[in-house]
Amino acid sequence: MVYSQDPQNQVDAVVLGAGFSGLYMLYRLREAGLSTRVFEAADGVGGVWYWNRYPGARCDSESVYYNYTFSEELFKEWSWSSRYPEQPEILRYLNYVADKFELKPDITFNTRVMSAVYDEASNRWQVETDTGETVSAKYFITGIGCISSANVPNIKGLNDFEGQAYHTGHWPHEKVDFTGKRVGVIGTGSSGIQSIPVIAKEAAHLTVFQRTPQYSVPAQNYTYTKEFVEEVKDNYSEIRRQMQETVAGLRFEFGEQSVLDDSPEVRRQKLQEGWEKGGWEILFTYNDLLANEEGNELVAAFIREKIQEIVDDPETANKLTPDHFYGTKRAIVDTDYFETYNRDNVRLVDVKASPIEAITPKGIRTEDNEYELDAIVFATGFDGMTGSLFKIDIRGKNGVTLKEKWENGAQTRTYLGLTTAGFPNMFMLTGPESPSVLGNMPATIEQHVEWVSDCINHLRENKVDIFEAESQAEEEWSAHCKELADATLYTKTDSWYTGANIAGKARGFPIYVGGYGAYREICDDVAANGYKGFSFK
Ligand code: NA7
Repeated sequence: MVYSQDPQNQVDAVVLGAGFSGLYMLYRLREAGLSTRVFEAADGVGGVWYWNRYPGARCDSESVYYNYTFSEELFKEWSWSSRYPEQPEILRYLNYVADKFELKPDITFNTRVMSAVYDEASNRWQVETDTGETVSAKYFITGIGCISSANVPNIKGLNDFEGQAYHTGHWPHEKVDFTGKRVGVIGTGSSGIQSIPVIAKEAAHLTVFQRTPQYSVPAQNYTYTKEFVEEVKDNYSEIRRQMQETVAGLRFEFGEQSVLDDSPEVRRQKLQEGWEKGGWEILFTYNDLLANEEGNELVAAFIREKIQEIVDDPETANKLTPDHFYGTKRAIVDTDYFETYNRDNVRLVDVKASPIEAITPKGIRTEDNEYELDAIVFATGFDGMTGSLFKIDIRGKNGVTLKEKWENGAQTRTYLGLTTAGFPNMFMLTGPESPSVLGNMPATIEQHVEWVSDCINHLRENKVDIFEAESQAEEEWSAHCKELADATLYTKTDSWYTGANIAGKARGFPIYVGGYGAYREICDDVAANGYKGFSFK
């Protein structure tokens, strides 16, 4: 490799991604006086909110918490329209933030970073892009999201289809018109469940190809009143505090009781209230839902009953009824999902019973049938947690790649989910083994960005050149994460959390399940104790 000698291409920090993480990271680094380049593959800011433009795309954290809180002024300037706004509004918010803080000039759009190589002799990261640019940086920071590497399953005949094919995570910018069309949706995760009701209203006919049925609870979305929005703004300090301290970076904690503590009548009443409030209320009603098999089954049975009540056709209702532990696949909130199967133009195909054999020029062929389609929507998710990191050739000391070190995901090893030994001066925002997707992302992102920028300030003040996680600290952290996860029901279910959605991917659970508030305290404690577990040179 020819290292960059061009002073313009010598910066203090390179940041990957211009979503929630990258934007705030840039803001903080600039405030601290570091020269920073941000690279973004898209032609605009937004990250997942730039790419996921499929019909019905919404956040599933309530909007007044689904935003930055670092700037009181920003928090008070922006008003959300509803509890769960649609993607265009969230993207508008992120553009507003980028414009308000004049971040865009430091972002290089339409540019994908292909490799980042640590050079021991110079103690710098050499970052190469797909446009042929090489930039040298002291700090290398990834803000590439946990679920941004789209998974298109390798189905026979994928390129033979004569109609239109879309992936929810790479949706076109212009409106896709399904009017009069026969549409097939493969996948019933959050993206499928959000888009299916909207597509069904427009298309002539919709066929849903479902591999695993899902629990989903009504979002019970509503438009915010002006009074509510004002009240939220008046409570800025309290909301920021709550978001920093709670288990998921939202306003609520888990309930104080075990599922088993309540009588059947009281439990039913609480779950019914949760159902009516919508969103994640049910998930947070008890303190052991995700660890207690018997308790989980009681809650799961309540939701199964609801599915049976809502869906008119008993055979379809049975196919839609899940049997895994509730909440161990990402808990989904929907608008009219199960109701959609009562429409005359919607049918459900169980592809576990009759697997997809091939995509044909005319549609989809399963083991026992062929379905003619004009359009196919792949709502087939992402190679989560490690997928986006492994797409980049990231090499640390001795030329070892991140993929090699983590044994292609079989042995993810990090310290705090922020750093990994052998990769000095590199930070991963919402990296594997941090709370990330189990928390409210903007909150988990703010915490990481603030920790990283404080750390970099500390290194600069103390004239530290090389900052690296110690192997011992890393081993202990990874073992701790695994131990916590193994004590829950999460690891007993196939999901994108465990990597089971990707054929051939090593199974693990690279997420810290000890709670976001507790995690923040651990990170703060590490910093307050002279960044214990890190080596300095
Ligand atoms: P998810 O939640 O990973 O859902 C993907 C869906 O696609 C899920 O139902 C999968 O079934 C299904 N799938 C994946 N591959 C196939 C194949 N080969 N054949 C049939 N069906 C398949 O992704 P989403 O985009 O919906 O949501 C991701 C996250 O974004 C979400 O959790 C929120 O955090 C936001 P499976 O369950 O694996 O059997």
